Amino acid sequence: KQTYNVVVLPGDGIGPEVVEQATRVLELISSKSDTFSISLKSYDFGGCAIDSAGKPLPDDTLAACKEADAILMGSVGGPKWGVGKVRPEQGLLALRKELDLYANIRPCLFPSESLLSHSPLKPEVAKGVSFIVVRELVKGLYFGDRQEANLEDGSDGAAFDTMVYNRHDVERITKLGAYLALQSNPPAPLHSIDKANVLATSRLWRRVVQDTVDSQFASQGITVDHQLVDSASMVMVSNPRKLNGIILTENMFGDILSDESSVIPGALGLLPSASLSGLPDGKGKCNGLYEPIHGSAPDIAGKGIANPVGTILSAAMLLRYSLNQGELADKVEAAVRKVLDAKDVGGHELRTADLGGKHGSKDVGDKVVEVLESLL
Ligand code: NAD
Ligand code: IPM
Ligand code: K
Ligand code: MN
Repeated sequence: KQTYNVVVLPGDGIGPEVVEQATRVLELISSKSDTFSISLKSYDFGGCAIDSAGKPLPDDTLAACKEADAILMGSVGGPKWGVGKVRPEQGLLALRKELDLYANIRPCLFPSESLLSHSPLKPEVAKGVSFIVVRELVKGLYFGDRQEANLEDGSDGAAFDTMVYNRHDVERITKLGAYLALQSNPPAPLHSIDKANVLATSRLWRRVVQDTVDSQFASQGITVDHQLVDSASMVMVSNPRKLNGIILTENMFGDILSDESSVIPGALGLLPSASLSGLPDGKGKCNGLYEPIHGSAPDIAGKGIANPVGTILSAAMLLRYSLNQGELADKVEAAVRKVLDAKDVGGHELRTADLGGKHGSKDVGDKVVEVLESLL
């Protein structure tokens, strides 16, 4: 029987609360499988690692992540660690860089049609939205040369961040986007989003995306259009179906657009992500880190009311992309959909407060586990 080693990084704030519900799902799958088992081991990461080890990404955590078959993460950061010199978020950026997790996949689709009435968008606007944000994750403004301002020495306090992309960076993320586009039949369209009317990096981005599609994917029926990020962000909430398919974009734009996309299904806590170091085609080693797109939510941490769905759906992505268990991933997603549609004995929806429900993280986790068990 094969054993998959999954490193678990609960992190800070609501991180541990949502991760606990997702690990229950993986434990159930492990206990029911005849062919493999999943071994889960937790490590300190983020603010809690600053407290215990003095740095957000301790050496043993990094070593375990490098060895692992996959990583399941919650979220890092919080007011306790502020924006000082050593910050939890630096650990996350370092981990992404160390493992070269260049492709951040953030699907935005309705996990359940019953959520339509909860979306702040009109149902006829939100209905049928289905796109995947593919965000470049190890370059751009996050990783270029930077200078902090010195506001104490009487100078003008200049600060800068720099955005650098090269051909290779854009080519590999385009290939990954095309790989995902080819998972549907006919292939999903690519929408490349940039700011080519201002930025040199965006003009490079636009050319390399187009060249890569023309030379390697047009013959397989893949099309690409190019949009400016300001107007695309408006389209995302006014006519989001226009973006159905694969949204290909650089690091910072992808960060912002993916949080914006959570408005469509109606809650940030619903959306999962995968960060990969290569194509998840089962050929060759591909590192994968799976986490909900949201942060540590300090405003609700410790109350047991965080929505665990984004993290449970991240565990489904882990099964699909790192453990090559697509059918089990489908079952987890089906279980989540059923739970979002379900009502409790009193006739209330079985949802957390962000979706207008009265239930806690554990109630939702309990129900997902129960429904999944019946599907296995
Ligand atoms: P956030 O995503 O933590 O929270 C934004 C809002 O969404 C809050 O009102 C929060 O209560 C709500 N929310 C988020 N997840 C939820 C869930 N699962 N259930 C219910 N409500 C949920 O963003 P923020 O407040 O801007 O950031 C807080 C901290 O998290 C910061 O330190 C930030 O750097 C960090 N952060 C970490 C990650 C990550 O670990 N990948 C991602 C984003 C933010
Ligand atoms: C995310 C977060 C991170 C990012 C922060 C915490 C560094 O917002 O995962 O979306 O900007 O990538
Ligand atoms: K997260
Ligand atoms: Mn973000």
